[in-house]
Amino acid sequence: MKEFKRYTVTSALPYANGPVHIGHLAGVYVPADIYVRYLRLKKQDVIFIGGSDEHGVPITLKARKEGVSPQQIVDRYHNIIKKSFKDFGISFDIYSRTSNKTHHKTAAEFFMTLYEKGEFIEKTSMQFYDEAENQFLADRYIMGTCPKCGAEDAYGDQCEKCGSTLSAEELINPRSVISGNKPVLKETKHWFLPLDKYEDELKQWILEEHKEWKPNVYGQCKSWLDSGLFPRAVTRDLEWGVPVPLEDAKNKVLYVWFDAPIGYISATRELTPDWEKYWKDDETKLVHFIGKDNIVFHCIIFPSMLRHEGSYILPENVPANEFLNLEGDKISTSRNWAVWLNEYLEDFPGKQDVLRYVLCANAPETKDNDFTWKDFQTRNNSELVAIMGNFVNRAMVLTQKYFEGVIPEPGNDTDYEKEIRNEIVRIKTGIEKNIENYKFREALKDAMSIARTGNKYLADTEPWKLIKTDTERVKTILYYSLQLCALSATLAEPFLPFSSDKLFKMLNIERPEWEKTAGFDLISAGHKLNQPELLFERIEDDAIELQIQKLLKSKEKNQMEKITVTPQKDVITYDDFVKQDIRIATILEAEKVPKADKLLKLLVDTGIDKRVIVSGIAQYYKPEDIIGKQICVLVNLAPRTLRGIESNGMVLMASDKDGSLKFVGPEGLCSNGSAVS
Ligand code: B3M
Ligand code: ZN
Repeated sequence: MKEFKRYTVTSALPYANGPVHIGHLAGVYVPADIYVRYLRLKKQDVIFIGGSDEHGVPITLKARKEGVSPQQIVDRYHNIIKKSFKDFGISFDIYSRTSNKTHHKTAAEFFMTLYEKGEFIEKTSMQFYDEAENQFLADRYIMGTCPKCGAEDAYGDQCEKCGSTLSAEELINPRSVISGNKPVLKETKHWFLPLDKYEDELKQWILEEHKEWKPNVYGQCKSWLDSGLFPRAVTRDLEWGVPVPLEDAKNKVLYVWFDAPIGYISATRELTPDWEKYWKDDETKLVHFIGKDNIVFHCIIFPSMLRHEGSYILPENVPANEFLNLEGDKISTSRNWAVWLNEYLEDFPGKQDVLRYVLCANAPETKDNDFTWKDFQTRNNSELVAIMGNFVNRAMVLTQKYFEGVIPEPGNDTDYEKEIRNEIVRIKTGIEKNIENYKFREALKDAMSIARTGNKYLADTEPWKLIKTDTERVKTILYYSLQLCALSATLAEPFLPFSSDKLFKMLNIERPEWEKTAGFDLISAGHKLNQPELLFERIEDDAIELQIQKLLKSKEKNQMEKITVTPQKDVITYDDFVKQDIRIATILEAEKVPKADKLLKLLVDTGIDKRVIVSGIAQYYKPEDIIGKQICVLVNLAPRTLRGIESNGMVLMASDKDGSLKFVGPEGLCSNGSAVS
C-alpha cells in the first residue's frame, strides 16, 4: 500500500438553509472527526476541512419566502451549524463558507482554467423565462399541475404529492413561482462538462484502480458508469451564486454542485498559504467524507473537474455512508422528523459523547440504519456506564481506598498480566486497522474492549478479597488496572474526546502519545490520582419518554397536515339532490346526553315543527354556547334512535381537515323553515 506524507480530509459542506441533525453527524461528521483525530494522535500531517454550502436554489426560495436576502439566510444558518459542530467536538481546522471572497475567486479561476483548456461544450437550449420579472426560472421556480397525479402544486423538478421526478416542460399549466405568470420558453446558453468523454478514464480509475472503495460507493459508481454518462451543465441562469466569469454570461452563475466542492480548496487556501501541497502533491492523501446522496458528485464529477483542470490530485477514497433513519422513518426537515443537534444539547447538556458514541456504534456504514431513543438509552446505560464508566470507577475508587489515591508499585507479572499485555496489542492493532479502513463501528467496539478486559480482570482477581491476605498482589492488579484506564482514555479519544479529557483529568496525567501505548507504564507508580468522578451517568426512562413524546407530537402534526380533501363522491342526478329537504332552523335547547361524551340532544325549530335531534358535536360545542344559533337541518331523514332518544333529522356540519366540526348556517338571519337548495 502506498505511503502518504500528509492527509487532506474533507467533509460534505452542509447547505446553510437549516440546522444540522443526527443524520448529518452519523453519516459524515463523526466518522470524519474520528479519522482525523486518530491521524493527529499518530502525529500525521493532516488538515480537516469543513464549511457551509451557501448557494443553490433552495436557499433563494427560502429567502424569498421569508422576505429576506439569501445572504441573511446563509448568515443565520452558517452560524448555527458552525456552533453545533463546535459543541460536538468536530475538530475542523477550518469551517469556512462558499459565499466568501476567496471562494468566489477560487471557483471562478477553476472554471476559467477548464474554459481556456477548451474542456467545456457550449450549448443553447430553450428554458422557461418569466417575462414580467425578466429572468430565467430554475426548475424549483416553476409550479404547475403534475402530469402523473394531477396535483396542482408540483415543482418543475418533482411532484411532492406523488414523488415523480419531472422536468419543467412536462408540467400542465406551468406558472412562475415569482410572478404567478405563465412562463415562456426562451433560448439560453450554458457550459457543459462532457462527462461522456471522460467515461473511459473514470472506468479505469474507479472500477479498476479503486476496487477497495466501500461496496456501497463502488456499486453506485459502477451503476452510473454502466448506464452511460452525459454532459452536465455547470452554469445556471440565476443571480445567487458565483458569477460565471465570461463576457457573454450575464446573470449566470456556476451551478452549485460545480462550485461547492471547490469550496474544499478555497477553505484550504484560507487556512494556509501552503495550501497547494495539500491539493497538488502526489504524496497527499485526499479523502472525502460524504453521505450516499453525494456519491456521484464526489466520485465522478468533482474528480473529472480536478483531473482536467490539470494541477490537482484525485481523491484516494470517498467513504460515503448510507442514511440514518429515526424511529423507523426517514429523517425529514420539512416534517420536523429529526433530532436537531442544538435541541439535543438543551435536553442532554454535557452529553455530547453519548450521542457521538451511539451514532458511531450504530453508524449506517454499509446499509441504512435506525436511531431509536430506547437504543440510545440502552447503549448509554449498559455500555458507556456499565462497561467503561464502571471499570474506571472501580479502579480509581479501590486505589483511593487502599492506597490513598497513589498508584502502587507493581510486583511480578503473572500469566494473567502477560495475557493482558498481549490482548492490548491486539486491541490496538484492531483499532488502527479498522479506522484506516473506515470501519469505525468495529474500531469503537475494539476501543470499548479495553474496559471490558479491565472489568473481567477485576472480577477474576477480586482485589477486594485479596486485600486481606495479599496486599502485594493487589498492588499489581491496581497498577495494571490504572494503566488500562489510561490506555482506554488514549485509545477512545477519537470517539469520545470529551470523556477522554475528563478521564485524563481524573488520572491527573497528560495525554500519552499513541505510539507509546503499546507498552504499559503510562502512569508511573507513586503518581497521585485526582478524586474519581462518574465518567458517565445513567439516563432514566423519563428523559427518554420526553424525547419520544416530542417525536409523537411531530408525527401527529404531520398526520393532521396530511389529511387533505376527501375525494369527490360518485355523480348523482338533480333528482337525487332534490330528494333532500334541507331547512334553516334555530336551536332552542341543548343538553348533554348522559354517558355519551360525543352527543348533544338539541331541540330545534325547523319552521315546520319543533323537534329533537341528537347530534355528535359535544366535543366541539358547549350546550350553553349554541342556544339561538341558526343552522341547516336535513328534515326528511328517517328517524333514528340514539341512546334511547329518537332523533328526527340531521344537523349539517362542515368537518375540517383535523376532523373538527363546525355548523353550517345562513350568512344572515333567515326565517326558520327556509329551504336550502
Ligand atoms: N451541500 C449537499 C448536501 O448537504 C451538499 C454537499 C456539498 S459537498 C461539496 O447533501
Ligand atoms: Zn404528482
